[in-house]
Amino acid sequence: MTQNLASTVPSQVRAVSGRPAEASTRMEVWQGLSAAVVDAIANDWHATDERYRAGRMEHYFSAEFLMGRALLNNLTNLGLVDEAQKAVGAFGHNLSDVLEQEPDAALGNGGLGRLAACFLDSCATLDLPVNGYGILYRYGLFKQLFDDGFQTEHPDAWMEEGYPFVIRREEAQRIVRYQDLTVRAVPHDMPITGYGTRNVNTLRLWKAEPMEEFDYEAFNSQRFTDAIVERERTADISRVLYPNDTTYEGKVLRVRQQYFFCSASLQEIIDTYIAHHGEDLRGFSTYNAIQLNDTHPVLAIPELMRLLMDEHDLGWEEAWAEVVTTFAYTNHTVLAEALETWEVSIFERLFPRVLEIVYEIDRRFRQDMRERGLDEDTIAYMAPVQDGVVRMAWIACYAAYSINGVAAIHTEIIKRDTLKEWYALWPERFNNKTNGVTPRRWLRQCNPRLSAVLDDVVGNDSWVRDLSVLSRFTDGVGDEVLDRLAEVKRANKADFAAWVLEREGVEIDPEAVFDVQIKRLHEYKRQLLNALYILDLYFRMKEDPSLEVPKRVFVFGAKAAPGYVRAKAIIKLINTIAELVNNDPVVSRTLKVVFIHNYNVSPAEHIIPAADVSEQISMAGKEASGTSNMKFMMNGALTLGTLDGANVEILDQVGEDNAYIFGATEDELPVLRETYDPRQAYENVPGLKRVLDALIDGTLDDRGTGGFADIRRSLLEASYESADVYYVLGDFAAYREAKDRMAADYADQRAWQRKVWVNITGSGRFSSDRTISDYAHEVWKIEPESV
Ligand code: GLS
Repeated sequence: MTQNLASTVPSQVRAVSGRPAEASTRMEVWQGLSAAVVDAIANDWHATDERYRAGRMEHYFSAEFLMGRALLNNLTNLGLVDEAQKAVGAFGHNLSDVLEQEPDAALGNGGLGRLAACFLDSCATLDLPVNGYGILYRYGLFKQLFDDGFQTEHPDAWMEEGYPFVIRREEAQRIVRYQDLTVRAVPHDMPITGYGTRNVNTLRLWKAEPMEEFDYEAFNSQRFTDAIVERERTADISRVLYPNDTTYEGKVLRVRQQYFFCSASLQEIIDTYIAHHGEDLRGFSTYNAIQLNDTHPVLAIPELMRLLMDEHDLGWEEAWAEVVTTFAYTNHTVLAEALETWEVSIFERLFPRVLEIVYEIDRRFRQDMRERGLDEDTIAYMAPVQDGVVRMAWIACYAAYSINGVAAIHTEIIKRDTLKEWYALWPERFNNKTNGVTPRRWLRQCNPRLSAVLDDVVGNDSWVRDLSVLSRFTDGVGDEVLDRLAEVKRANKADFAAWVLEREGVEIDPEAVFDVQIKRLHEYKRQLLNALYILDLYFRMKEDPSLEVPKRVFVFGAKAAPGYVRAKAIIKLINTIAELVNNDPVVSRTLKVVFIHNYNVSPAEHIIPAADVSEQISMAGKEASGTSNMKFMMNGALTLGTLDGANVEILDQVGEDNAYIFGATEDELPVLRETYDPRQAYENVPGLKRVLDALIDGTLDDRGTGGFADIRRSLLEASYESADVYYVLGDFAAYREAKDRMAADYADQRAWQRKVWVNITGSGRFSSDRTISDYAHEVWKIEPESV
């Protein structure tokens, strides 16, 4: 990189604002600095793209990429943070204030979308020829506000003021045809920089645009609404990200979206193939692998069949031979609702030809299975189409050469339960790829203080590209390192306290234990268990004012799907408990509860470095992996968790003295369930009766919505659905014991910091670099290509 930000930034800022840099707003400075960064990487970006396209590539198809902010991440990767600070300082601006101008690109719901973003970072850092493909949603995940403690949802127009990290590629547009609509898919590319490399990878996001801007004739004849109908129908396709995580609605539009980005991406990949290797597409999978991030992009399977057969003259067998060597499928959840199925009628309406291909896949599948001697019931269960619905997960399992889960326990569960029929047929397709997170964003960038300690201990910054080097330093560090860890955490907590005061208006004491649960609101994740604990602790303190309780701050961050009524009631409950606790003149000296509104990537970057305790308390068997558990570990928070998802592997790394594990295990639960009676827990487990009664006796006010009574019924009444499906009351006593013990242990700071150190240095396995090199070697069969 020969450019110097000191010279490029002022001119870029002037070009954006049309006035001297000194007179420009912070937002304009953000725009100008970002443009200067794009300018700095442009040549390398182009060179990387050319290099990758000539060889074998992996294409990561995902409906979600939760990118968060880009500027600081790019500056960090490029080693330009200090230079940027000086460049904007020269005309009177402060870099951190400038960085705060950037909106979050919240093009994802939660872990699944953020995982895709971490993967892109690792691919670039490892020089791997991988591009991401998705949708340029105009509105990201909704903006969450609280109104009297109730969640309200608001549009998140993240690009409206301009966004220099997205480059429109007009010339590379493709046409996507539905039976009732034809649209242009215009690619918008985001550069993905890596750490310590010149390679710049690409995330390509497609935007739907009308074939014609508006119907000129209709406009002329003054039928103004008619003139824009088509435009709006088209815009709908890339208008919003579906705010549901693991359950779905808005079906036709959703299917339209999925087809849209799959078709456009495949057309491009085929064109690139032809440009380099000629018209004969029988070598397609020699040069291309496609990872399907969950079932959302599974339509790519029949669509690739269609393109190869109808537009490139392959026969069925030839096309199928390419398809089954191209696609790999990742399953991200065992919740049954998430195995997407679509009514045949939707396909009929949108793309009859694709439906025809799906039926042919179904016919051949059934024939294949009969020849293998499967019984008719099993065939009906596994068939791609049955009872008028298309089953996306089954199509994926049939066509993909690799099927993976996202943590060891999750992969075992899909082999044993969720996908067991497929495992019986093709065990060799199944493999585990435990998730990971990028240490660039989630350590180097969000926790500069801890990074400085690591640089000193290691002697250089090699850990940023190879986090596993830290494990060499687990033993043998002296007390001065542990003291520095304590200082770093205290400083991070003080920063966080100031941020919370400004953002949420709640005062918290950095000396307290910061106990954090941040993730989507879902019953299986059991935010309710945490809330009931806090309420119980409050009652214990009221009952016995002499009770010795360590100072605690309980932090929550969570969005609920707008239609998920009970999840929204749980948010209201936590906010109501916060009010009760924070306004109690005595208890609030010891306890505080903070619900961070509009939890997102950027808030996470403030929260995680300040956390002492990482709440990972899903009912065992339900959280496929979790990824915040890994981010917390890297930043020196100790896990309070069940043996679920990647918690199991965190425990393997650190040992049971360095984590707080509690609760029923996945293999115990079926047996426990047989005799489980939540009523009995309510009567007998200390504290439970009091907290559950507080939901209905007027202690906590849900403003007449009935939400709290519904929560209570969901836990207690066997006739009311089935009671306590997520075993909240069953695990309460164990949770209370572990959490009390953990808070008490915090007092011995030397012992605590020792555990923290074991966690930080043991986190190497949870770098997404490790995950990605496993995918690259074992699934994608690609090699690094450095520019
Ligand atoms: C999820 C799982 O719920 C998480 O446990 C997992 O960490 C994540 C990434 O693999 O995928 N599945 C899902 O539908 N949303 C998720 O966050």
